[in-house]
Amino acid sequence: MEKKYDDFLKKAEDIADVIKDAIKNNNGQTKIVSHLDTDGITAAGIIATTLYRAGASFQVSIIRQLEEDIMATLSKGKENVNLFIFTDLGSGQLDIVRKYLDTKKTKVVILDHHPPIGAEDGVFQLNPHLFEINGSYDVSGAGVSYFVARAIHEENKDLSALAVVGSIGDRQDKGEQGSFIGLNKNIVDDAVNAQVLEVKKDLRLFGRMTRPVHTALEYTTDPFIPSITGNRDACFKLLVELQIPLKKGDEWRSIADLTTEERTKLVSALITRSLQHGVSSDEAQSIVGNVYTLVKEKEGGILRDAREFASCLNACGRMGSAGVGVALCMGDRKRAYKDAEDVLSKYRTRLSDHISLISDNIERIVDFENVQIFDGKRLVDDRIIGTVVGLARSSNMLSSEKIVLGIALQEGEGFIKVSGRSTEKLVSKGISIGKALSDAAQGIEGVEAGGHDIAAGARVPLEKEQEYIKLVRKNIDKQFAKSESVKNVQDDG
Ligand SMILES: [Mn+2]
Repeated sequence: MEKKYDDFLKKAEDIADVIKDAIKNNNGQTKIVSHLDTDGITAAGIIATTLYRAGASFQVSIIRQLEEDIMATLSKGKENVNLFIFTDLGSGQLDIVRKYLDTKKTKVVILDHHPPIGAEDGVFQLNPHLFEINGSYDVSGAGVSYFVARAIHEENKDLSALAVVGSIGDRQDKGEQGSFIGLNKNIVDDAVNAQVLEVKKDLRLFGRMTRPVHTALEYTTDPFIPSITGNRDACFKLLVELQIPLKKGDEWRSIADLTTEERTKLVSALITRSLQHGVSSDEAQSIVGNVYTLVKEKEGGILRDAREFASCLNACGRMGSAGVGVALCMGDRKRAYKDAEDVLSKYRTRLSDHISLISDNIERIVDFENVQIFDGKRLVDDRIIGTVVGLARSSNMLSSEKIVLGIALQEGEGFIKVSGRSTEKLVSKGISIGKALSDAAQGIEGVEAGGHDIAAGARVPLEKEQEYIKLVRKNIDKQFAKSESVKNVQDDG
């Protein structure tokens, strides 16, 4: 293993010791603070399970962003907390953390994969960026947390499956054919060895185990299948043409129910279709690739396929039921499981309502050269604006050649949420929506922004909206211009 990975794992052990000491001293509670998305919820679940197994008392808070007012609330009652563990966030907010917590009185651990900003004085931080390890593809917040959990006790190796779910939630399965690279690969190996995960090649369609084949086709956005994704009629038609029966008796068949022959027919039809629509052959082929099965989970259930598990947790977060998600990650398969099924069905209804909202309000889409903006204020909830614009793009309502920004009012008013979505293709050209949003935030007071190349978000005071968006557009235009000039140089060379 490369030296940078060894160094990273060594630091994971050091931090595990800090946590073990804090548990042993037993002079207070541990507070886990994590991010509201799938990766954050699994990270919290991994650390919570680890502490539970170690007999420690703890509390979990799941938050949208580590803003100053939230940090102020979290730090209330800190006298009774001897250890704070931040997962999947914190590295970008080191100054805020240190402002509210006295690291001489309370131990502070940060397990994150977002780029660190500020000094970490007194804070115990594990972050791939500090080891020149890529935080977008090599390891997720859940992965970072997993390595610490594993260093605390061997028994936690079974939590590797959750870390895989977290990484999928953050779209890190970007190696060849949906495989993982770097530290993520190490986690998958652990999970396979611990017999909690099975990896095989199959159709990478959404809802492989639980949805009727035609809905799986319709809902698959990664990879995007032109004329199929988001188009229910076309999905039916394709299956009829291929003579693949939709039902067995009264039951809809899922992808998992297809015979080998049916699968082969479907794969080649989908690849042909993509190629005809100008999709590159690599991308077209990516319809087949690694699928990850959590073998201990109920067959046909919502948690057996890692990608479905991930989207279930995502729904929990977006629907204000993060606690249900954490309980799922901690192994509750009774009440939390039932609650999660309810959350999922409500979430689907809500999304499809919102998608129709966009098509009913086309005038709210503003087009620029490299950016398309959907103004969803008082129309779309800020917690799902990113997903909604992402899906709207998959349904061809928004452009896939441009950066898409969705805007929503944030709860409590006074702020807007800006959600930026890019595409694989734009990222490969060197366009980073995360950078565009954070750079613009530097210039304007009261704006907080963060995220990745492919998806990112910002929280902006209402009165700064115009100024901020203008700056973001300028940044994106600059990035496009730069990528064009690089391309020209390469063409010339
Ligand atoms: Mn993350």
